[in-house]
Amino acid sequence: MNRAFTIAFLALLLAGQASAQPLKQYSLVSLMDGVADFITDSNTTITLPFWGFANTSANPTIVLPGPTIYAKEGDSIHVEMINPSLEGHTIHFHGLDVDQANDGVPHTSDFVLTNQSFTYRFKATHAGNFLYHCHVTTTLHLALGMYGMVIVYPADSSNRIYTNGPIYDRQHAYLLSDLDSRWNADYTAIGGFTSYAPDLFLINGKNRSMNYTDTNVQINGTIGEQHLLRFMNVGYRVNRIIFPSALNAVVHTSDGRVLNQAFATDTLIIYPGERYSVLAEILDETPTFVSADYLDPYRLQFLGRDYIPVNDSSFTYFPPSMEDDMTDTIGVGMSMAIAASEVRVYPNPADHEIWVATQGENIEHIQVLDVSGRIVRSMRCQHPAERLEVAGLNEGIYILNVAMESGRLVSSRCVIGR
Ligand SMILES: [Cu+2]
Repeated sequence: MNRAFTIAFLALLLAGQASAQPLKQYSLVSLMDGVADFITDSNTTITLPFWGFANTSANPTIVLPGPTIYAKEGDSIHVEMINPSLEGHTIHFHGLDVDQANDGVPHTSDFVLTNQSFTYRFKATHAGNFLYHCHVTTTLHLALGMYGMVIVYPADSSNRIYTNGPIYDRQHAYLLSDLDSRWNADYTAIGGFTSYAPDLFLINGKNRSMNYTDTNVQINGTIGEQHLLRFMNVGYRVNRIIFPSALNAVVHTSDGRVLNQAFATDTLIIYPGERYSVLAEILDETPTFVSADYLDPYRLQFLGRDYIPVNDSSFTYFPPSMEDDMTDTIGVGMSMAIAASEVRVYPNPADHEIWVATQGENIEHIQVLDVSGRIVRSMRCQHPAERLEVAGLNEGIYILNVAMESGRLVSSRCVIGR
């Protein structure tokens, strides 16, 4: 074989391989000089510095969140990270099956130091929702804005949540995060991570009216339309999503994997790092909204709320009522101290059964969720007091969501175990 022929033959072979295993290539720049506007509780605009990522270009523009990375199941993904900034950074791909060298955890997979670059290589093995973030002094670099989404579609490019899964008409991705304005204003002045007290609650890096007219955020559709809502929590607080009765919300995937059994719910609890795909069918075109709450991770105390408008292009922010503050957070042991006027849950701790009783109003629905937000018991009711069988559940802390006939939702915690 002559030399030219050998080279041509090898080139053909390589081309064949490339088409067999499609490659998605991205190039990101890590930067520490971002500036963005946010809306405060007093309804004024505040401009804050942030750190993050930009698409590589002659004049890279840092964005919050970082550019979304898209791929199809089976694709190889190469993400080059160029770091012209003053500190070392990495990219950790949260939920994706990467090997050690591409894991982006600095002490096990190395830093990308100033003026260096590195190309992360991995395969998208499952359709679903994933995250990426810098993993250097994570509580600082991530909190200041170094994160983004990875969305993997089925291999056949269909409008399905996953291969052979349910079909959607439209899709929306919601990256939920939180930000402590004092940290972003001056990161050199902050104390330890225990001082982190977020006061800005973000959807796709923005809050309140900055989002309400964004057609990527708004859910607009006609009766019967199926909207895929991808919820991802990259913040340090717990999210509680409350769906209006105009949407029939069914959860299909969790953390990039298909659930054994999809379930319908009006409330979804999302802990940091978790991602869910929810298929929401529009049942009613009357303007309404989805509530996105931000809760303290230790006591699930209510911290703040933002909204996703549903068929409402003129939606305006309104502050949550005291009621929203009060009905969610009941610590272990002091169980119904706050919500005692509404429902009682006893015994608590419980071992084989729990009773839920109101002061007379009929209960419509009770759900028991484990700490990861998964529904482990669900029952329809029609009395002011209902008994729930909990034998067989592992010992631990559970959240009870009690929907009243009036439509009000009351939540409580309950300990199962002796
Ligand atoms: Cu970093």
